[in-house]
Amino acid sequence: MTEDRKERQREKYRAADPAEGPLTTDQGVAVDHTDDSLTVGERGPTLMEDFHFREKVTHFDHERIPERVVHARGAGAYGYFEPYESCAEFTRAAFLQDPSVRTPVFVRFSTVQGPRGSADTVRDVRGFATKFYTSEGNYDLVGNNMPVFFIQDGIKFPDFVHALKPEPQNEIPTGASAHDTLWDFVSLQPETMHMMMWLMSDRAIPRSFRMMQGFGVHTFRFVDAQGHGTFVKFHWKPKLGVHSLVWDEAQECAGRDPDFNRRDLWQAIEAGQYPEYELGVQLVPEEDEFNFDFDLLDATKIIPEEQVPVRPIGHMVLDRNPDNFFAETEQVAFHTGNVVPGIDFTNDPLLQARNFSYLDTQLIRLGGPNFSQIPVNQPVAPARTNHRDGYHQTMIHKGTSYSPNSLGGGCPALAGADGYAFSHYAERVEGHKIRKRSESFKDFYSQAALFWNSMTDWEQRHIVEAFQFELGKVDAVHVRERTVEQLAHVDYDLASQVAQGIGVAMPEPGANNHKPQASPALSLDNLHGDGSIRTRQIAVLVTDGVDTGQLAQAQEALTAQGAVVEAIAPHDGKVLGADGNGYAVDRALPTVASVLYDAVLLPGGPTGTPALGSDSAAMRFVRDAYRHGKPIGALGSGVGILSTLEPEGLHIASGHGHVCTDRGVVTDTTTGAASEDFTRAFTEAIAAHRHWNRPPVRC
Ligand code: HDD
Repeated sequence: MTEDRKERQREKYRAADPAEGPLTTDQGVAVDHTDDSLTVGERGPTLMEDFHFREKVTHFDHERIPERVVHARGAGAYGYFEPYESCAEFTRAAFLQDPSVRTPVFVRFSTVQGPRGSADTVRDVRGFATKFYTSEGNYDLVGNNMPVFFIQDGIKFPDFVHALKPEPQNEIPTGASAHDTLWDFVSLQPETMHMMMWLMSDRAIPRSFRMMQGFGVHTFRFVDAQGHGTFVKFHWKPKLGVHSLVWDEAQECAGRDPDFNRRDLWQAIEAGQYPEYELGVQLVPEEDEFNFDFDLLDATKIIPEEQVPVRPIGHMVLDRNPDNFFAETEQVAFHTGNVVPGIDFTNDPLLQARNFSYLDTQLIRLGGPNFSQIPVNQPVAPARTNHRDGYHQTMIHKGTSYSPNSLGGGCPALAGADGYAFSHYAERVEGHKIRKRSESFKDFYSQAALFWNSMTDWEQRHIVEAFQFELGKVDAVHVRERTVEQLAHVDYDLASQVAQGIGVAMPEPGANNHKPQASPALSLDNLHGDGSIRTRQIAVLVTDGVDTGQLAQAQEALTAQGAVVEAIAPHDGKVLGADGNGYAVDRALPTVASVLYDAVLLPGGPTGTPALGSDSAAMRFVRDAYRHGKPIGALGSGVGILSTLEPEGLHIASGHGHVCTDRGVVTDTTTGAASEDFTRAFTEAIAAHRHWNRPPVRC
């Protein structure tokens, strides 16, 4: 079935076409004047009877709703999900049975700490929430781009969020975790250590929502048609690979383009470059529940992929932008409690708390109990309830609203035993009512160490620098010290490097009994996806005198591989090519920066292009790209421009008349058309995303 039932449903809710009639009031009365209030004479007071004025201003006054208490800033898209094959072996969920059935989805990506208007590229967790509009009702997989969480029990969520959010006295900092209260909490709450390792890694500054993983985090439960359960962890893997920004670049992006990730998602979908993710599952038979050296119910732990492989079960494509941000992306209401037959909960205390919190939060945020009638939230499966009335009731229900009834013919009837209804997994539980964390949750450091051991040198370097940055912003020295003590339990070398950077003494080496294990699946170096350069943004720096033939040919070769190429010149309009023809410029240098691109190309030209070498903005562009490890290509006289940065430390492999590559810098001094060898080498450099082992440049 390929018809998109959600799309058909949305169609019914689209507002009247403004092109088909005049401006009206909310009551449909035509309006012929909306610029002046109704007054007594030209200079007199406004009249109460000006219903158009009152309605217009009143509606405006009420336009805002409370933003989400966390994950306030986000961007969303519609799409579809298709399973690869039937998953009947372990779940009866209808949307996971038939590869020919497409289930519509809406996905919202988000940051956590900052308000609605904060920047995209801050160091933070990213939300990755998916609403599947299945034939059996809505299923929400409300995950993050990191597979673990800060705390183990949801009763601590308000404490954690109060510590993470801006400080209460001055509401500083916005969209950042580098402040005293967060680290105070972290240093006193060692269960956060594993997640803090992820947060200090480059996973916290994704290049794109299209290039990050998603995780359901908790251990959930699949239930098959016979009622048999299997533990399951969900993974989204982006087809484009997992790629991140560099911290310095992320900070500059926050100023240059605070909408960097949101714009990237929007533009890719508009350009038909649809983001795609594979859904994978780690399955654990119930009888293996206690075969791990951690507790499956503890959301601060992963199941290493080397221990339980991720099995791909389907893919998701995001192919439509919303029509209206507020109506759809802002009003979408996710809830971990939205499950369908075949998917159930476990006793993970974090998940149990979430199952309360999400419904509760929508009541205040969306103003009443009828938010599931908002188009983006409506299931495509028909909803027949006995719920009535309440704010913003938009349905006209007929008949009785209680059960059992005879006056309404007994309708709606209860679902029969045909297997369609949700029936809770009949897990046997017994015990005393207690407030006590399970002993099996109390190893806080082994997996933090596993993460650290799994990182490459450059990833470890970035983690150390992130800790130094964050703790360097903490005023309370005892909080810095206590955090270093915590880090010493993870890895002594990590702790010493951080201590040295933030000027605190190292604690005595403590007993550290972690097995020296690593999980290669955790390193970004092993997550390059399909290795293509699709959708990478490549800046080609040009000026008058450029070899337009060479430029057009390089542009064509890169575009053919799905890259997005933009010609950037000191001014907008056109540059005059060496052949006397004009070449259209996409952006003027003053409006862009290297941080907004993935790679830079400097084409050559017999006369004018070297003029770029004396353009400080152009040279800053190239220098920044180099500093941030980005691929740089240069052809003909473009190589000469690059070489002006050699005294600052930029490295170019020497060689004339052939292609040379040095840590992502690809050069060819040959004039004329770019060779296939050049295109291949430059493409490989772009596919590798970043080149970390460059020496620092002096600037
Ligand atoms: Fe949460 C929003 C993800 C723990 C309470 N959470 C929210 C969103 C995501 C997550 C992606 C944004 C959804 C959207 O785009 O609208 N949250 C997580 C993950 C968690 C987690 C992966 C741990 C595994 N959350 C968590 C706990 C609680 C909450 C423990 C409370 C006890 N989360 C909320 C909330 C939010 C929310 C207050 C704010 C807005 C909303 O729900 O709709 O209820």
